[in-house]
Amino acid sequence: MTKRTYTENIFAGTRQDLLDRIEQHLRPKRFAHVQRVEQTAVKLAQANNVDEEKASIAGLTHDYAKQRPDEDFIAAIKQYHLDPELLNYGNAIWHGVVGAELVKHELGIYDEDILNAIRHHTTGAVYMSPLEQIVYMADYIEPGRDFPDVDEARKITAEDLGAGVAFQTKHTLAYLIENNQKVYPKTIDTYNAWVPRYPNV
Ligand code: DGI
Ligand code: FE
Ligand code: FE
Repeated sequence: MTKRTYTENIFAGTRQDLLDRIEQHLRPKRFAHVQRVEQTAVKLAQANNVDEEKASIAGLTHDYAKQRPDEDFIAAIKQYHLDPELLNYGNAIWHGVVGAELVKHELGIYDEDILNAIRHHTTGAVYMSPLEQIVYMADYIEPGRDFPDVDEARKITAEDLGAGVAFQTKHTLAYLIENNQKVYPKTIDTYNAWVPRYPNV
C-alpha cells in the first residue's frame, strides 16, 4: 500500500493511527478488505477529481462496525434517536447506517460527506455525492471481489461512475429478489433514482 499522509485534520491522527483503531474491531479478512476498498476508492477519487484523503478515510472506515454484535446496533439506534424502523432489519443494513454513528462518536470523524458515504455504502441513496458514489463502487469492485459480473462492473465504473452506481443497484436488487431476501425500502428508492437514468447498464 502506498504511504499516505493526512493533512486535512478530518481524523485526529495519522493514517497508521486510524488503521490501528480499525484493526481492533475487524478480523484479518475484513481488515484486508477495507484496505483494498481504500486503494480502489483513492484511484476512483483521482479519476473523478474527488479529495483523496476523504476517499482514503471513507474507504477504511466504511465497514468499521461490520463485526459488532446486534446489541451494539440496537443500543446505538436508541441512543442516537435513529429511525425505529431500523430495528426491523439486521447487520446488513445496520453496519452502514448505524455504523456511521459509531465512526463519528468513537473515531471522532465528523465530516458529513464521509459519514454519508458510510451510511449509504450498502443500499445506495437517491442523492449520492461523488465521494458516496466512489465508496459504494469501490466496495463492489475492489480487487478481492469475484462474482460473475465484476469485470463488467469495473469497466463500466472506469468509464462512468454514475453508470457503475446504476449497474450495482440493478444487480444487487435482482440478487435480493432472486434469493427471497427482504429489501430495505431505501434500496428500492435508489433503484428508482438511478437505474432508469442509465438505460444501457
Ligand atoms: O459489507 P460488505 O460485505 O463489504 O458489502 P455491503 O455492505 O455492500 O453488503 C452487505 C450485504 O448487504 C450484501 O450481501 C448485499 C446486502 N444488501 C444490500 N441491500 C440490501 C441488502 N440486504 C438486504 N436484506 N436488504 C437490502 O436492501
Ligand atoms: Fe459493508
Ligand atoms: Fe465493504
